Amino acid sequence: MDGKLIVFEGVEGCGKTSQIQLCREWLQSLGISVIVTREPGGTELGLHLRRLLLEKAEKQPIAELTELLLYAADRAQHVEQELKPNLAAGKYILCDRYTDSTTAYQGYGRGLNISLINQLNYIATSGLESDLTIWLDVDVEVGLARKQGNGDSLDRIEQEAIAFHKKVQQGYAELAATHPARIIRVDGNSSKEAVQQVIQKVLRLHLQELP
Ligand code: Z5A
Repeated sequence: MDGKLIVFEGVEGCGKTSQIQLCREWLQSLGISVIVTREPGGTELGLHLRRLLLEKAEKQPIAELTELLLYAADRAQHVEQELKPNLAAGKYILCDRYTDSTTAYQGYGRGLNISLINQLNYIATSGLESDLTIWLDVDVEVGLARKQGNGDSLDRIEQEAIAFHKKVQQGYAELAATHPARIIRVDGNSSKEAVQQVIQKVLRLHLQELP
């Protein structure tokens, strides 16, 4: 069986981590070899970059272009070190965020130039696209409330104004409309179990070699 890159995307608290864990268990129960990874922070170098990107910088905020380049650097390392070798070994990779996060957050959220972001995404991935991207669509307020209800402190990006997160959400909607074969919208507002059932149906439909 060929390796597959399956990416999970969405706004804060949309349920990516929960759904990835459930998917991992399901795919393993089918006898499939699964790797779970994430961006930023899917490599040792990436863990350092993740800390720099998400820590609250009180005195010297990260410039927007610097932020964009750090996400690209994290991705370049991740693609070379984790994604390509595991795909070549026939693994199913469940990846928490990938190129669409940069378009949604740095492009739509921050307002950086989308064609520059497309070029950087291409350079960082050498053109490696996901086989399928699941966009977990939840209302911004629902996602943020889930995270706050969790008792977790909000990181640098989560603390952005609601308006920022709404622009990110709009970015995902436009990306899904532009790439309907690659990005599948799944309503993430229902229970974890109900969302997982829909994801399994989507994966069966789009990855037809699943046993
Ligand atoms: N970022 C960027 O700007 N540009 C880029 O290129 C990339 C990333 C790659 C780190 O992402 C940040 O980096 C992110 C975007 C930016 N912004 N921030 N912050 P992250 O993925 O590591 O962090 P996150 O987006 O905040 O995700 P998260 O905290 O891991 O949340 P999640 O994975 O979507 O959800 P969860 O952990 O599965 O669930 C959150 C809570 O909701 C938890 O208590 C669950 O039990 C609960 N939950 C989950 N599903 C449900 C349902 N269905 N019902 C009720 N409750 C639920």
